[in-house]
Amino acid sequence: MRVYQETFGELNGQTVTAYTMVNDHGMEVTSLDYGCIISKLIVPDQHGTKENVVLGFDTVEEYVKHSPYFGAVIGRVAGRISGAEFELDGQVYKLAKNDGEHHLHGGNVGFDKVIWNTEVVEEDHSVSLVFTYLSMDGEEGYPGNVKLKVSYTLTNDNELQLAYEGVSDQKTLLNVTNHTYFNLSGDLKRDILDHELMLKSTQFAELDSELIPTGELLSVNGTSFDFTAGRKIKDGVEAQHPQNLLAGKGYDHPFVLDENQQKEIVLIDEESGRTLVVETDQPGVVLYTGTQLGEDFEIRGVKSRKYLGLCLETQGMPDAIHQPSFPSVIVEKDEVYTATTKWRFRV
Ligand code: G6D
Repeated sequence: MRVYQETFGELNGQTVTAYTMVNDHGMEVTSLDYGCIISKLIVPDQHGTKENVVLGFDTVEEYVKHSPYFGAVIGRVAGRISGAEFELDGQVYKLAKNDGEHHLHGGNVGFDKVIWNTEVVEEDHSVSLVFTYLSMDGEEGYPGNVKLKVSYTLTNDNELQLAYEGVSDQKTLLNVTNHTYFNLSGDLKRDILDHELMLKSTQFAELDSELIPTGELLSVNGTSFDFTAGRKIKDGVEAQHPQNLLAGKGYDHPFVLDENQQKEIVLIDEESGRTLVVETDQPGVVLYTGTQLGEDFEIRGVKSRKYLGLCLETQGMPDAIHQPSFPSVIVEKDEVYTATTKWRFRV
Protein backbone atom coordinates (compact mmCIF):
# COMPACT_ATOMS: atom_id res chain seq x y z
CA MET A 1 0.00 0.00 0.00
CA ARG A 2 1.29 3.46 -0.78
CA VAL A 3 0.11 7.04 -1.19
CA TYR A 4 1.70 9.81 -3.18
CA GLN A 5 0.64 13.38 -3.82
CA GLU A 6 1.24 15.91 -6.55
CA THR A 7 0.11 19.42 -7.38
CA PHE A 8 -2.97 19.16 -9.60
CA GLY A 9 -3.57 22.84 -10.31
CA GLU A 10 -4.72 26.11 -8.78
CA LEU A 11 -8.12 27.52 -7.87
CA ASN A 12 -8.60 31.19 -6.87
CA GLY A 13 -4.95 31.39 -5.89
CA GLN A 14 -5.08 28.18 -3.82
CA THR A 15 -3.13 25.06 -4.76
CA VAL A 16 -5.22 21.98 -5.58
CA THR A 17 -3.46 18.74 -4.63
CA ALA A 18 -4.12 15.24 -6.00
CA TYR A 19 -3.56 12.28 -3.68
CA THR A 20 -3.22 8.78 -5.14
CA MET A 21 -3.67 5.69 -3.00
CA VAL A 22 -2.33 2.41 -4.45
CA ASN A 23 -2.96 -1.06 -3.03
CA ASP A 24 -1.08 -4.31 -3.69
CA HIS A 25 -3.68 -5.69 -6.15
CA GLY A 26 -3.79 -3.18 -8.98
CA MET A 27 -6.36 -0.75 -7.58
CA GLU A 28 -5.56 2.96 -7.51
CA VAL A 29 -7.74 5.83 -6.31
CA THR A 30 -6.87 9.46 -7.00
CA SER A 31 -8.71 12.14 -5.09
CA LEU A 32 -8.39 15.92 -5.08
CA ASP A 33 -8.63 18.13 -2.00
CA TYR A 34 -10.98 20.22 -4.19
CA GLY A 35 -14.44 18.81 -3.48
CA CYS A 36 -12.91 15.52 -2.29
CA ILE A 37 -13.27 14.69 -5.99
CA ILE A 38 -12.41 11.13 -6.99
CA SER A 39 -10.79 12.00 -10.32
CA LYS A 40 -9.53 8.52 -11.23
CA LEU A 41 -10.21 4.98 -10.01
CA ILE A 42 -8.18 2.24 -11.66
CA VAL A 43 -9.09 -1.46 -11.34
CA PRO A 44 -8.09 -4.47 -13.47
CA ASP A 45 -10.51 -6.19 -15.86
CA GLN A 46 -10.85 -9.98 -16.17
CA HIS A 47 -7.61 -10.09 -18.20
CA GLY A 48 -5.72 -8.01 -15.63
CA THR A 49 -5.79 -4.87 -17.74
CA LYS A 50 -5.80 -1.87 -15.39
CA GLU A 51 -8.14 0.89 -16.61
CA ASN A 52 -9.99 3.88 -15.18
CA VAL A 53 -13.66 3.29 -14.33
CA VAL A 54 -14.88 6.78 -13.36
CA LEU A 55 -15.55 10.04 -15.23
CA GLY A 56 -12.99 12.69 -14.39
CA PHE A 57 -10.63 15.33 -15.72
CA ASP A 58 -6.89 16.09 -15.54
CA THR A 59 -7.20 19.85 -14.93
CA VAL A 60 -8.97 22.11 -12.41
CA GLU A 61 -10.18 24.30 -15.27
CA GLU A 62 -12.14 21.43 -16.82
CA TYR A 63 -13.80 20.65 -13.48
CA VAL A 64 -14.78 24.30 -13.01
CA LYS A 65 -16.03 24.67 -16.58
CA HIS A 66 -17.68 21.34 -17.36
CA SER A 67 -18.10 19.05 -14.35
CA PRO A 68 -21.64 17.98 -13.39
CA TYR A 69 -20.31 16.96 -9.95
CA PHE A 70 -17.92 14.30 -11.37
CA GLY A 71 -16.55 12.34 -8.39
CA ALA A 72 -17.41 15.02 -5.87
CA VAL A 73 -18.63 14.95 -2.30
CA ILE A 74 -22.08 16.56 -2.20
CA GLY A 75 -23.53 18.62 0.66
CA ARG A 76 -24.75 20.05 2.92
CA VAL A 77 -27.80 18.37 1.38
CA ALA A 78 -27.58 16.05 -1.63
CA GLY A 79 -30.46 16.10 -4.07
CA ARG A 80 -33.10 18.76 -4.48
CA ILE A 81 -34.81 20.88 -1.82
CA SER A 82 -38.07 22.08 -3.37
CA GLY A 83 -38.68 25.82 -3.43
CA ALA A 84 -35.07 26.33 -2.25
CA GLU A 85 -36.20 26.93 1.32
CA PHE A 86 -37.06 25.04 4.48
CA GLU A 87 -38.33 25.73 7.99
CA LEU A 88 -36.75 24.68 11.28
CA ASP A 89 -38.37 25.58 14.61
CA GLY A 90 -40.46 28.32 13.01
CA GLN A 91 -37.51 29.93 11.18
CA VAL A 92 -37.48 29.90 7.37
CA TYR A 93 -34.11 29.41 5.68
CA LYS A 94 -33.77 30.55 2.09
CA LEU A 95 -31.26 28.70 -0.10
CA ALA A 96 -29.71 29.29 -3.51
CA LYS A 97 -32.04 28.55 -6.42
CA ASN A 98 -29.43 26.76 -8.56
CA ASP A 99 -31.88 24.39 -10.25
CA GLY A 100 -34.83 26.40 -11.57
CA GLU A 101 -36.95 27.35 -8.55
CA HIS A 102 -35.22 24.67 -6.47
CA HIS A 103 -31.98 24.05 -4.60
CA LEU A 104 -29.67 21.25 -5.81
CA HIS A 105 -26.67 19.55 -4.23
CA GLY A 106 -25.85 22.14 -1.58
CA GLY A 107 -26.15 25.24 -3.76
CA ASN A 108 -23.80 27.37 -5.83
CA VAL A 109 -20.73 26.64 -3.70
CA GLY A 110 -21.48 23.31 -2.06
CA PHE A 111 -19.01 20.86 -0.57
CA ASP A 112 -18.02 19.91 -4.15
CA LYS A 113 -16.57 23.35 -4.79
CA VAL A 114 -14.44 24.02 -1.73
CA ILE A 115 -10.89 22.95 -0.91
CA TRP A 116 -10.70 20.57 2.06
CA ASN A 117 -7.82 20.16 4.50
CA THR A 118 -6.28 16.76 3.88
CA GLU A 119 -4.40 14.27 6.02
CA VAL A 120 -2.88 10.98 4.82
CA VAL A 121 -3.20 8.02 7.20
CA GLU A 122 -1.24 4.84 6.47
CA GLU A 123 -2.10 1.59 8.28
CA ASP A 124 -0.75 -1.96 7.80
CA HIS A 125 -3.51 -3.07 5.39
CA SER A 126 -5.10 0.19 4.30
CA VAL A 127 -4.41 3.80 3.43
CA SER A 128 -6.80 6.70 4.02
CA LEU A 129 -7.33 10.28 2.99
CA VAL A 130 -9.05 12.27 5.74
CA PHE A 131 -10.59 15.50 4.49
CA THR A 132 -11.91 18.13 6.90
CA TYR A 133 -13.83 21.35 6.35
CA LEU A 134 -15.64 23.88 8.54
CA SER A 135 -18.89 25.01 6.90
CA MET A 136 -19.76 28.33 8.53
CA ASP A 137 -23.18 29.32 9.89
CA GLY A 138 -25.24 30.70 6.99
CA GLU A 139 -23.08 29.11 4.28
CA GLU A 140 -25.32 28.59 1.24
CA GLY A 141 -28.20 29.65 3.51
CA TYR A 142 -27.96 26.76 6.01
CA PRO A 143 -27.84 27.30 9.80
CA GLY A 144 -25.03 26.16 12.06
CA ASN A 145 -21.24 26.02 12.05
CA VAL A 146 -20.67 22.45 10.88
CA LYS A 147 -17.42 20.51 11.25
CA LEU A 148 -17.21 17.93 8.45
CA LYS A 149 -14.92 14.96 8.04
CA VAL A 150 -14.80 12.82 4.88
CA SER A 151 -12.60 9.70 4.91
CA TYR A 152 -11.68 7.61 1.86
CA THR A 153 -10.00 4.33 2.86
CA LEU A 154 -8.50 1.92 0.32
CA THR A 155 -7.95 -1.68 1.43
CA ASN A 156 -6.07 -4.61 -0.05
CA ASP A 157 -9.45 -6.24 -0.69
CA ASN A 158 -10.00 -3.78 -3.58
CA GLU A 159 -12.53 -1.90 -1.47
CA LEU A 160 -12.90 1.85 -1.06
CA GLN A 161 -14.72 2.91 2.09
CA LEU A 162 -16.33 6.36 2.11
CA ALA A 163 -17.22 7.68 5.55
CA TYR A 164 -18.84 11.03 6.36
CA GLU A 165 -19.13 12.70 9.75
CA GLY A 166 -20.62 16.07 10.71
CA VAL A 167 -21.26 17.98 13.94
CA SER A 168 -23.14 21.30 14.08
CA ASP A 169 -23.41 23.90 16.85
CA GLN A 170 -27.04 24.49 15.80
CA LYS A 171 -29.88 22.34 14.53
CA THR A 172 -29.42 22.01 10.77
CA LEU A 173 -29.74 19.64 7.78
CA LEU A 174 -27.17 17.14 6.50
CA ASN A 175 -27.39 14.53 3.73
CA VAL A 176 -23.95 13.85 2.27
CA THR A 177 -23.05 11.60 -0.66
CA ASN A 178 -20.45 11.08 -3.39
CA HIS A 179 -21.39 11.85 -6.98
CA THR A 180 -18.96 9.59 -8.85
CA TYR A 181 -20.04 8.55 -12.37
CA PHE A 182 -19.04 4.91 -12.90
CA ASN A 183 -18.26 3.32 -16.29
CA LEU A 184 -16.87 -0.22 -15.77
CA SER A 185 -15.95 -0.70 -19.46
CA GLY A 186 -12.57 0.87 -18.73
CA ASP A 187 -11.24 4.22 -20.03
CA LEU A 188 -14.77 5.04 -21.31
CA LYS A 189 -14.51 2.48 -24.15
CA ARG A 190 -18.30 2.03 -24.13
CA ASP A 191 -21.30 3.70 -22.51
CA ILE A 192 -23.17 2.20 -19.55
CA LEU A 193 -26.29 1.00 -21.39
CA ASP A 194 -25.17 -2.64 -21.31
CA HIS A 195 -24.17 -2.46 -17.66
CA GLU A 196 -26.35 -4.74 -15.55
CA LEU A 197 -27.57 -3.45 -12.19
CA MET A 198 -28.96 -5.45 -9.28
CA LEU A 199 -30.68 -3.37 -6.61
CA LYS A 200 -32.38 -4.65 -3.45
CA SER A 201 -35.20 -2.16 -3.72
CA THR A 202 -38.92 -2.73 -4.21
CA GLN A 203 -39.93 0.95 -4.09
CA PHE A 204 -38.74 4.15 -5.72
CA ALA A 205 -39.75 7.77 -5.27
CA GLU A 206 -42.09 9.17 -7.90
CA LEU A 207 -40.77 12.47 -9.32
CA ASP A 208 -42.67 15.40 -10.78
CA SER A 209 -41.71 17.18 -13.99
CA GLU A 210 -39.08 19.20 -12.08
CA LEU A 211 -37.54 16.01 -10.62
CA ILE A 212 -38.94 16.80 -7.17
CA PRO A 213 -40.27 13.77 -5.24
CA THR A 214 -44.07 13.85 -5.01
CA GLY A 215 -43.89 11.91 -1.72
CA GLU A 216 -45.39 8.82 -3.37
CA LEU A 217 -43.33 5.62 -3.28
CA LEU A 218 -44.07 3.47 -6.34
CA SER A 219 -43.67 -0.31 -6.52
CA VAL A 220 -41.02 -1.54 -8.93
CA ASN A 221 -43.02 -4.73 -9.62
CA GLY A 222 -43.43 -5.45 -13.32
CA THR A 223 -41.68 -2.25 -14.38
CA SER A 224 -38.32 -1.11 -15.80
CA PHE A 225 -37.52 0.02 -12.22
CA ASP A 226 -37.37 -3.59 -10.95
CA PHE A 227 -33.66 -4.34 -10.57
CA THR A 228 -34.19 -6.99 -7.89
CA ALA A 229 -33.15 -9.81 -10.24
CA GLY A 230 -30.74 -7.68 -12.29
CA ARG A 231 -31.55 -5.55 -15.32
CA LYS A 232 -29.62 -3.78 -18.08
CA ILE A 233 -29.65 0.01 -17.84
CA LYS A 234 -30.80 0.24 -21.47
CA ASP A 235 -34.19 -1.18 -20.42
CA GLY A 236 -34.94 2.14 -18.78
CA VAL A 237 -33.84 4.03 -21.85
CA GLU A 238 -36.12 2.04 -24.16
CA ALA A 239 -39.07 1.78 -21.71
CA GLN A 240 -42.18 3.90 -22.13
CA HIS A 241 -42.67 4.19 -18.35
CA PRO A 242 -43.68 7.82 -17.67
CA GLN A 243 -40.98 8.10 -15.00
CA ASN A 244 -38.24 6.91 -17.40
CA LEU A 245 -39.45 9.42 -19.98
CA LEU A 246 -39.61 12.18 -17.38
CA ALA A 247 -35.97 11.50 -16.47
CA GLY A 248 -34.95 12.14 -20.06
CA LYS A 249 -35.21 8.47 -21.13
CA GLY A 250 -33.36 6.80 -18.29
CA TYR A 251 -33.22 7.03 -14.52
CA ASP A 252 -32.70 9.93 -12.12
CA HIS A 253 -34.58 8.37 -9.22
CA PRO A 254 -34.22 7.76 -5.51
CA PHE A 255 -34.72 4.07 -4.64
CA VAL A 256 -35.58 2.93 -1.11
CA LEU A 257 -33.12 0.19 -0.10
CA ASP A 258 -34.81 -2.86 1.43
CA GLU A 259 -31.55 -3.94 3.07
CA ASN A 260 -28.32 -2.35 4.18
CA GLN A 261 -24.78 -3.72 4.12
CA GLN A 262 -25.97 -6.93 2.42
CA LYS A 263 -24.61 -6.58 -1.12
CA GLU A 264 -27.64 -4.42 -1.83
CA ILE A 265 -26.26 -2.82 -5.00
CA VAL A 266 -24.28 -4.74 -7.66
CA LEU A 267 -23.17 -3.28 -10.99
CA ILE A 268 -21.73 -5.62 -13.64
CA ASP A 269 -20.06 -4.99 -16.98
CA GLU A 270 -20.01 -8.40 -18.69
CA GLU A 271 -17.52 -7.48 -21.43
CA SER A 272 -14.78 -6.33 -19.04
CA GLY A 273 -15.80 -8.76 -16.33
CA ARG A 274 -15.69 -5.96 -13.74
CA THR A 275 -18.19 -6.00 -10.88
CA LEU A 276 -18.84 -3.24 -8.34
CA VAL A 277 -20.57 -4.16 -5.08
CA VAL A 278 -21.91 -1.19 -3.11
CA GLU A 279 -22.96 -1.48 0.51
CA THR A 280 -24.22 1.37 2.64
CA ASP A 281 -25.89 2.28 5.92
CA GLN A 282 -28.02 4.87 4.08
CA PRO A 283 -31.78 4.41 3.48
CA GLY A 284 -31.67 5.23 -0.20
CA VAL A 285 -29.70 5.47 -3.41
CA VAL A 286 -30.24 7.82 -6.35
CA LEU A 287 -29.65 6.03 -9.66
CA TYR A 288 -28.71 8.67 -12.23
CA THR A 289 -27.81 7.41 -15.69
CA GLY A 290 -26.15 10.55 -17.01
CA THR A 291 -29.17 11.56 -19.05
CA GLN A 292 -28.21 15.24 -18.72
CA LEU A 293 -24.54 14.85 -19.67
CA GLY A 294 -23.59 17.62 -22.09
CA GLU A 295 -21.97 16.96 -25.47
CA ASP A 296 -19.89 20.13 -25.58
CA PHE A 297 -16.71 18.81 -23.96
CA GLU A 298 -14.34 15.85 -23.91
CA ILE A 299 -13.40 13.62 -21.00
CA ARG A 300 -9.76 12.58 -21.39
CA GLY A 301 -10.21 12.55 -25.16
CA VAL A 302 -13.64 10.90 -25.19
CA LYS A 303 -16.56 13.10 -26.30
CA SER A 304 -19.04 13.49 -23.44
CA ARG A 305 -22.50 12.15 -24.17
CA LYS A 306 -25.64 10.79 -22.55
CA TYR A 307 -25.18 7.48 -20.71
CA LEU A 308 -21.36 7.70 -20.60
CA GLY A 309 -21.52 7.14 -16.83
CA LEU A 310 -23.98 6.36 -14.05
CA CYS A 311 -24.16 7.48 -10.44
CA LEU A 312 -25.16 5.42 -7.40
CA GLU A 313 -25.61 8.24 -4.88
CA THR A 314 -26.21 6.44 -1.58
CA GLN A 315 -27.92 8.95 0.74
CA GLY A 316 -31.07 9.99 2.59
CA MET A 317 -34.11 10.66 0.40
CA PRO A 318 -34.08 13.91 -1.61
CA ASP A 319 -36.35 16.74 -0.40
CA ALA A 320 -36.82 14.80 2.87
CA ILE A 321 -37.23 18.09 4.75
CA HIS A 322 -40.55 18.54 2.90
CA GLN A 323 -41.63 14.86 3.03
CA PRO A 324 -42.50 13.80 6.61
CA SER A 325 -42.78 10.16 5.48
CA PHE A 326 -39.10 10.13 4.36
CA PRO A 327 -36.30 9.49 6.88
CA SER A 328 -35.29 12.81 8.42
CA VAL A 329 -32.18 14.74 7.38
CA ILE A 330 -32.42 17.05 10.41
CA VAL A 331 -29.33 17.00 12.64
CA GLU A 332 -29.70 18.29 16.19
CA LYS A 333 -27.18 20.62 17.85
CA ASP A 334 -24.02 18.64 18.78
CA GLU A 335 -25.50 15.42 17.28
CA VAL A 336 -22.88 13.39 15.36
CA TYR A 337 -24.12 12.78 11.81
CA THR A 338 -22.47 9.73 10.20
CA ALA A 339 -22.91 7.95 6.86
CA THR A 340 -20.85 5.10 5.40
CA THR A 341 -20.69 3.50 1.96
CA LYS A 342 -18.31 0.82 0.61
CA TRP A 343 -17.36 0.17 -3.03
CA ARG A 344 -15.85 -3.28 -3.58
CA PHE A 345 -14.44 -4.13 -7.02
CA ARG A 346 -14.26 -7.69 -8.30
CA VAL A 347 -13.60 -9.49 -11.58
C1 G6D B 1 -29.23 16.55 -13.01
O1 G6D B 1 -31.25 15.61 -12.15
C2 G6D B 1 -29.86 15.39 -12.28
C3 G6D B 1 -29.25 15.24 -10.93
O2 G6D B 1 -29.79 14.11 -10.27
C4 G6D B 1 -27.74 15.11 -11.09
O3 G6D B 1 -27.16 14.99 -9.82
C5 G6D B 1 -27.22 16.34 -11.79
O4 G6D B 1 -27.82 16.47 -13.06
C6 G6D B 1 -25.72 16.23 -12.02
O5 G6D B 1 -29.60 17.75 -12.38
